[in-house]
Amino acid sequence: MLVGWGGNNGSTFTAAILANKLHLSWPTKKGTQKANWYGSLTQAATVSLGSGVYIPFSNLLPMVNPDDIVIDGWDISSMNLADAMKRAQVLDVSLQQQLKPHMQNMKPRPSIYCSDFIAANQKNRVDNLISGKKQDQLEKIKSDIADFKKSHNLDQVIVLWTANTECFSAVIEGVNDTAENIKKAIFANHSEISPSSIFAYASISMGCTFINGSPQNTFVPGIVDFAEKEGVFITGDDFKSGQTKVKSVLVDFLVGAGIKPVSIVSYNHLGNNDGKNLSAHEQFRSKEISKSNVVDDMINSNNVLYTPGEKLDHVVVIKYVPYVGDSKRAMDEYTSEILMGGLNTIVMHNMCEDSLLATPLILDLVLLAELFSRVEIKREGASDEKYTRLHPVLSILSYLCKAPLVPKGTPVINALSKQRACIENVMKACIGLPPENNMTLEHKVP
Ligand code: NAI
Ligand code: DG6
Repeated sequence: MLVGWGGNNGSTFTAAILANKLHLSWPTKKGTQKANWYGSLTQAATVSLGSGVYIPFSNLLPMVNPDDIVIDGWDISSMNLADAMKRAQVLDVSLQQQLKPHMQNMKPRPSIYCSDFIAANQKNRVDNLISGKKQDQLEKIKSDIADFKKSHNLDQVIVLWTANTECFSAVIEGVNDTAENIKKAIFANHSEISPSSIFAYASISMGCTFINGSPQNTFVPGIVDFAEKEGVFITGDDFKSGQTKVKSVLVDFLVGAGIKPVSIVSYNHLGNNDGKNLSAHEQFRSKEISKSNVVDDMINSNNVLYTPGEKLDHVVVIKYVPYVGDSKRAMDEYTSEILMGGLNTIVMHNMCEDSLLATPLILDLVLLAELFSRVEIKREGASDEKYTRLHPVLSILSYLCKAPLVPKGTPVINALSKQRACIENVMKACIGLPPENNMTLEHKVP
């Protein structure tokens, strides 16, 4: 179930699921294009089994087939999914025409709107709301989940926030700091409880994994406490789709090569509704925080280049340019110190549809969250009864998130290759395969 179903990501994800399931193809200027899952780790990447043998990621362990996913969701805009896909201006028109009959009867369920949390410029979308106080809204979301699960006879429901970026909630002692207090605060209709935290609370109450694809602090301490107490999985924050993904590769490479990045300037402009919402200061601030903290672990890993606590100049700029729509332009400048006081400046320009990068990540988050909810681990030597599920804060999905949420007191890993190796190696361990060590000693002896 997607929160923000009628947005660019929500409508593009729905279209991609259907287009792949129906094996659609459509004419383009360059010839016939077939539906695919490019950009998805689970559907379009492979895993090495050694000796030059590679298999699709999805074949490593039994995983849900994307064709079996049923989608529902909520939006503060009542627009049906076919019109929402048109509004998004992401997919080719001839694909939209084929999908229209399949999507025009899909209508988002009414949602929770609170003008304090998203930009004022979103107001003209709002026509599909749950009435009442926060407690009533919570109960309605819970009954929506139960209704969806029952009406489709589903094994499991996963709730994913891909609605507008909210501003951060203040974390207040006695309000949202513990599971008990946040429950009381919802019942007291407290103004600091955000719509996304209400969705997370509802989802956890129903035993459903909750994924946060946006940067705000939905997972205030009270929500994390609640998830831990209930043993329900939560993961986030903020899809790591483009500019930040490259950053978590490039800085890892530079620092790993003994080169010292000293300044990173990341500029981007886009013209979709996400860009419009982010043009407001408070919502931009949530995104700025999420995009800025992604190099810390790499800097901290090298005490030859950096003194403890040393920071580099890191600036993030986002501008709203309506004409470019979903086609985001990202420009990055990385300046690094090299041998004998020399400077190395790398400049990058990237252009692509933002939602076409985010959609495969949504799929991977859902499929891998479901997979890892079935994985149990025991310590070496422990008795067979000692198998335990993974920690409710599912940090194993950090690869897909800009600002990974991790269990308290555990390290945050941002470097992309380490994050990918973590997923791959845990999956391999489930079938008794060792992690890949890349020594290939068999090729290095006569
Ligand atoms: P969008 O603005 O097209 O879609 C958001 C949808 O959420 C809209 O339809 C809006 O009406 C709805 N909405 C707002 N508040 C709601 C609420 N309380 N309940 C239900 N629906 C609500 O934005 P887009 O491009 O789909 O992005 C969605 C989110 O994903 C944004 O927060 C964005 O920052 C985040 N994101 C997007 C990435 C990308 O590459 N596209 C990458 C990383 C994060
Ligand atoms: C502009 O920064 C809009 C944002 O929503 C980003 O496009 C999105 O968070 C993706 O960011 P990145 O850094 O992973 O490309």
